[in-house]
Amino acid sequence: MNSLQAAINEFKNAFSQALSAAKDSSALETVRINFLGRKGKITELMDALKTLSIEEKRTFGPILNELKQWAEKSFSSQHDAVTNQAQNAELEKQKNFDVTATIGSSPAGSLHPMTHIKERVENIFISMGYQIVDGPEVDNEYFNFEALNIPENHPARDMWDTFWLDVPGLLLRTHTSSVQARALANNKPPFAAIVPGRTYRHEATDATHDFQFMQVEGVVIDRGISMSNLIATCKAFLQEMFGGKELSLRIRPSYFPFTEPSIEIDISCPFCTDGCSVCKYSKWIESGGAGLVHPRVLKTAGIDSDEYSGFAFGFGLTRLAMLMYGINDIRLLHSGKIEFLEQFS
Ligand code: FA5
Repeated sequence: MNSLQAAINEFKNAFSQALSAAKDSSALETVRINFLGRKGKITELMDALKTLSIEEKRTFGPILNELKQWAEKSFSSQHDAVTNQAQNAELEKQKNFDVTATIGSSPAGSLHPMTHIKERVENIFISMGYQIVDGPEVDNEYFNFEALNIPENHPARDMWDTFWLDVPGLLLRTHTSSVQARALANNKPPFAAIVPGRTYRHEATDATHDFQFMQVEGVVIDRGISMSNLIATCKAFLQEMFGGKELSLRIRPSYFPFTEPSIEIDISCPFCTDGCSVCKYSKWIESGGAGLVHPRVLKTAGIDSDEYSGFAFGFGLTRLAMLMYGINDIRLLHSGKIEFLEQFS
């Protein structure tokens, strides 16, 4: 009997100490399990009651019931106190929370201006029924020159300053016409294709010349293709590039070994009527070369030049991008300067 009384006293002390030390919900839960849980200390005391005589049960029954009620009440008030404290701390934190504060925007990437231009060109030609063709930037002498009627030692090779690779016969393509030659060899007429892509020239650079730039090649092969088809197509393309503006074309005779006749196409300056710095006060802007595909080029590709004819053109896309965006130095386009590229986001 005395030992049960001692156990009750010990429970009171231990429980009070553990409860006042419990300052958060997880510590409180540990106290609840240890003292008030199904396998806790209070259950042990209740079980001890069963071993007592009836007389003793009469004495200790109410004492233990009271003890249990006291413990549960104390636990509940400590639980309320701890919960309130946590809520107050949270409210205190939120007092300083500024709902009007804004987060500085994180820098977002954007497409390169040449990617914008390339997509625009592709969309225009897709709407005209052309297929988009790709080809290797490291190409061989055959497709870059020979298949285009420029045999070895022909002086016309000097028109394109070439980056030759250490591997004999391999080079960085000097124009997208190398892919025109591939398209001619790989397609059965009639067909219409464009090749937007990078080209390379072993040239000194200045504000309008780079050693690497983009061109778009176009080639159409069918029966009865003439210069008027070529000129109408180029006019439709260039006008669409400059936002549907009515432009005039100026055709100048030229020379390319793979076209006959060959022409250079100038467009009336889309930015002025009387001359400006963009057109260097000439009112005309050079856009690219073109012509009817030379019968020898068709024959080399296995196309019957008596039955089929075709036109081809090659525009300097990087130069067109400079005009459209008002870029005054071509070298900025692959400078990787963030402040330059940010303008195009
Ligand atoms: C050619 O490359 C021919 N392959 C074009 C062609 C295709 C003619 C099909 C006939 C039929 P050219 O070397 O002129 O031609 O270059 C075409 C355009 O590329 C030029 O008008 C110019 O806009 C651009 N270009 C040439 N060299 C450079 C350079 N170093 N930097 C930037 N753009 C250039």
